[in-house]
Amino acid sequence: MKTVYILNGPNLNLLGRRQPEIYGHETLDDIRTACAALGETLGLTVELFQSNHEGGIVDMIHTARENAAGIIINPGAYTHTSVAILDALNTFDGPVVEVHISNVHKRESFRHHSYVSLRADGVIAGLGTEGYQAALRRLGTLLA
Ligand code: DHK
Repeated sequence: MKTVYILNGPNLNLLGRRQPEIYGHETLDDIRTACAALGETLGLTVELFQSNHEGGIVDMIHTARENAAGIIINPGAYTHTSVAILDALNTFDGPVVEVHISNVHKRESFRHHSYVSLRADGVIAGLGTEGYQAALRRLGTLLA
């Protein structure tokens, strides 16, 4: 079975408790459970990680180079600031799908730009936590 990494950036450990009017009530564990179940139907093993640190996310992308066929990434606020995460993703050969729970384009203008989009094969925003499952379905297609 191919492995997909789901990488999450800062503050997403608080999902479900953090601004639920924007990010919803589901937790990262709920996403892990839903994506693991969907992954089984797609023939994909899913591993979900979260870090509040830019370098931690870079390290996880480096690990993905050896261990993952595809990456789903929600870099949180680093989406809008991190050349280091973009550079790390550019070292990864497989497909990358960028996910934002909220519709970043409907929010403050500083959320409209994404460094990660310069690398991502697909971008999902505003589908709530269902966006992770949509991203996984897309990777299922791309990795078939
Ligand atoms: C999550 C965050 O933490 C924000 O910094 C981004 C993103 C949006 C989301 O919608 O999942 O701007």
